[in-house]
Amino acid sequence: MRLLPVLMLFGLAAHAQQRPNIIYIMSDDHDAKAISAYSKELISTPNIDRIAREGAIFNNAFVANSICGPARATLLTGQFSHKNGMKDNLLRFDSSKVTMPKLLQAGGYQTAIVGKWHLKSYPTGFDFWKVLPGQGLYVEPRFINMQGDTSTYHGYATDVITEEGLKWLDNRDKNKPFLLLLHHKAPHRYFLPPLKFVEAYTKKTFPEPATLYLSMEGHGKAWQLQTMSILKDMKLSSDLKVDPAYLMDIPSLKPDSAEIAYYNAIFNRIPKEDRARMKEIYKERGELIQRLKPQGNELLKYKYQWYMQDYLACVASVDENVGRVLEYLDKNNLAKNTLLIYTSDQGMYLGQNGWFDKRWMYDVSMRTPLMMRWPGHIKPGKQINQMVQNIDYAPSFLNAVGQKIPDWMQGISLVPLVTGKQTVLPRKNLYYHFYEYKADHTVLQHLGVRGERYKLIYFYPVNEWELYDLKTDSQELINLVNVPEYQKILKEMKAILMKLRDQYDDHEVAGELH
Ligand code: SGN
Ligand code: CA
Repeated sequence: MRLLPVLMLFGLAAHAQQRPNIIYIMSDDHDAKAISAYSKELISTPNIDRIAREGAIFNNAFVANSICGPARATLLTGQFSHKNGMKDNLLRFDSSKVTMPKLLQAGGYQTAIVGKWHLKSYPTGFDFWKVLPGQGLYVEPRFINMQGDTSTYHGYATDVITEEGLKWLDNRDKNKPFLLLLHHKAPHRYFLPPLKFVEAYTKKTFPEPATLYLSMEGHGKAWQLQTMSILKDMKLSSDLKVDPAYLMDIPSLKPDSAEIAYYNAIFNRIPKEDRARMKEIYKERGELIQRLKPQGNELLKYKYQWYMQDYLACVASVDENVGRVLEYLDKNNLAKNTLLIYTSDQGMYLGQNGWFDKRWMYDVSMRTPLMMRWPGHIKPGKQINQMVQNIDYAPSFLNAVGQKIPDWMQGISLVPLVTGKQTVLPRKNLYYHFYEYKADHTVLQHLGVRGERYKLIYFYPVNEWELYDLKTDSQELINLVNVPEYQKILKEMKAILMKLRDQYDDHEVAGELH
């Protein structure tokens, strides 16, 4: 009589032990082009690559709304923005909602999140959390603790987030499986790397994208309105660390007082010894500007290089910290039973069309890097070309640990795909909807559908349509919407778009779309 409950308990404990742990590492604005497992053009990221080599790499992973808060709410809920309510960064996530971490917690998981949160309300569904206020700071970062108080940590954000995550792993209840979300701030704007990578990356020169100097002429209203040009909108001092002192006597480049204050605030957080050396290195940029007074495309040429140097140096630090997590898993015998994911909250323009930032449904920003390692379940080196979307993560995690996927989640589990039980997903087209207007970078609201071959985008505030053939025009520069031969495809894509909109229950742009 008495043995039975003991045996049951033992059985349950053994089962609990076997259920996989999940570590989900997500950086902010890390484009796939800046990961060597995807492209060798810009940077070598040996640690991130190791996840792909020992697991699966997704070559066609996309988001549903290419911006931070909404991507995070989608991770938590497995829903599109119109369902989870987080349509843009200005809103607040409703923390009373049922989420994937809450479901895992109810299923016996220990759950934690460390790093960028960006959903305004306090995290719920986590046994442990330590999050950056808003966008967070790169140096001497502040964290909001579970008591609601805020404390400053010594060091560089990417290192601190990793250390705090590993500390939690050390202190966790070792009898339970866990979910750890490790969310980096880097390499988000203002792209501030730690000194050791500034040293290395400011010496490098990077290839220019073919469309760096593209003219906006002949493109639609949305292109005319956007303010994401490296030349015009990226700031020399606060983004590219040019000391304002070098710009004061060049009227066209002179920073305003807000930018000077921002520049000073960034540098004043850097500990003194490092600050002097950083300023010394960045001095070269100021001296060059003073000497050459570059304008137009010549200025763009330099700004692009400096953007890449700083952005990629931030990425190098992310890669180093991914290495620390991998090493921790090896040393603590956790590698085998842990599903490890690396991704970003969305893609990022790295000079294509002369742009930075994201938001658009074009592939550059709709795409996101995604790789998963799960020894014994995912074959090393697996390449996945099926289109997947960030609505799929929550259902995948629930599925991986053997829990039921609630029917209100809108994504599909990727587990059968990564484990090789399935080769084709039961979904042929991806739905997309971007809302944040008017805001930074002034990208108009749009929705659309991405198929394997064609993409249809509708900028509804100006009633403009764009249709692209991704096979012949992967850079999405030739709008086919008025080309007679494509009218049949246009009609088909419009029908698919309306069908998906209704299926996913999005009412923002209702009725027949013409
Ligand atoms: C900040 C940035 C923008 C960026 C948004 C959203 N400006 O406002 O360039 O698009 O964040 O980014 S900054 O001058 O404050 O750096 S997101 O990744 O959080 O959605
Ligand atoms: Ca982001």
